[in-house]
Amino acid sequence: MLSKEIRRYFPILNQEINGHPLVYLDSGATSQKPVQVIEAIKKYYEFDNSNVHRGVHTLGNRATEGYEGAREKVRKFINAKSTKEIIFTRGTTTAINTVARSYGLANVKEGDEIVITHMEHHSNIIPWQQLAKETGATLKYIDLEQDGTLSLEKVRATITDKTKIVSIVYVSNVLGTMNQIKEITQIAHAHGAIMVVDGAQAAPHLKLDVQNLDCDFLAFSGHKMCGPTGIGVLYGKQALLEEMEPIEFGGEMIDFVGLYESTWKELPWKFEGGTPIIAGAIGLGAAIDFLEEIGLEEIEKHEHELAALAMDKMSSIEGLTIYGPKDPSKRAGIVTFNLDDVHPHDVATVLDMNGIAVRAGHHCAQPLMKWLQCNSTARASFYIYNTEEDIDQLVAGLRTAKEYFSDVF
Ligand code: 7TS
Repeated sequence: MLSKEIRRYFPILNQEINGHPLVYLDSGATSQKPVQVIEAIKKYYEFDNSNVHRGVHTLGNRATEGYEGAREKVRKFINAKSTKEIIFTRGTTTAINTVARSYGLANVKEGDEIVITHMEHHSNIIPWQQLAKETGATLKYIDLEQDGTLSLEKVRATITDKTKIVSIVYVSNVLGTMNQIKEITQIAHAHGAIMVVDGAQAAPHLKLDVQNLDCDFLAFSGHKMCGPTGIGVLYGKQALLEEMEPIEFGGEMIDFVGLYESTWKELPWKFEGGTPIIAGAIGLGAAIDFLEEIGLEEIEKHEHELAALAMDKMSSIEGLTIYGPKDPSKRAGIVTFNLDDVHPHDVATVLDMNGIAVRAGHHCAQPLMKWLQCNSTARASFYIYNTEEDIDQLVAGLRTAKEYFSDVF
């Protein structure tokens, strides 16, 4: 299995938690970082640290090369046409907000529609709620199927000629559902709407190709794909980005500054006001090198295998409900569940006592919790370093939790 060779690059995994070897099943929240990424950031600060785009001196040139080199790596990673289409942001949240504040405020007006789904992360709900409130547009939700998937019929029934923006998650952080982004993009375009993709849970796990998807914007975060926190990406089609106004103004993003008027730099820098996230971008570049060396197809296959195995083994536990598609080929390596009436925080606490890290709560998806008719769930999310043994540990931990609470109640 892929993970056996890979684990040695992740020093953090080599420790005990509460007397048990760490089993890290919370990569959906943030992934662990391989030594290659840690070393790239360390090397930058030890040898190359300087500000970018100012450079006459050598360190400044090295920092600029590192930062702009990372942009080219991102471009290639998602198959964008040009580095002008790659904007570094703080993460997915900032990237989606940039689209809502810049494209949205300029192009959406009263009576227009913005279409999202019930399976969105708060970061892909609230920017659109705010935009709808400010413009008088209507926010519409595409209903989910019983198994937590989206049907193209319902997508077609919801998007109309009034729709200006469709914004949908590629892979749900709760259900693990993988959505048919290419088909949904075609439907959006047929009605003259733009397509925004929340790729936070997709970029770490599957091969992205923005030209093939034909989406207009794609947002993702470095920290879920072996990179550091504080760096993310907004991809946008060049023609759209050219028309859009920056949302942050100040240093770095300007061309000429007068007393009362200023002009902006060309793409992508007009959207990167202030000293950029240099070490973060370099770390993300190293993460991309690392993932590409393994191969995104391999990674996706590994996660499907783990998800299938986990669902199979977990379903042998009586009283355990798994949410989302039953068919493992329709989901990424995310398994969200509840155990009888035990509160998910209690389940997660017992698992932690056994060295197993899972997330419990609403997973920043309160509307989806409402749709699932529960307040919260527990979630195991897998990545390249997880093994079959990790799943066995999880299942054993869940049995312990079940016994523990059946004694208590
Ligand atoms: N969209 C999705 C689908 C996500 O899973 C997340 C983070 C975000 C957006 C926001 O990303 P950020 O990097 O800007 O914070 N999801 C999770 C999670 O599932 N548990 O913790 C964070």
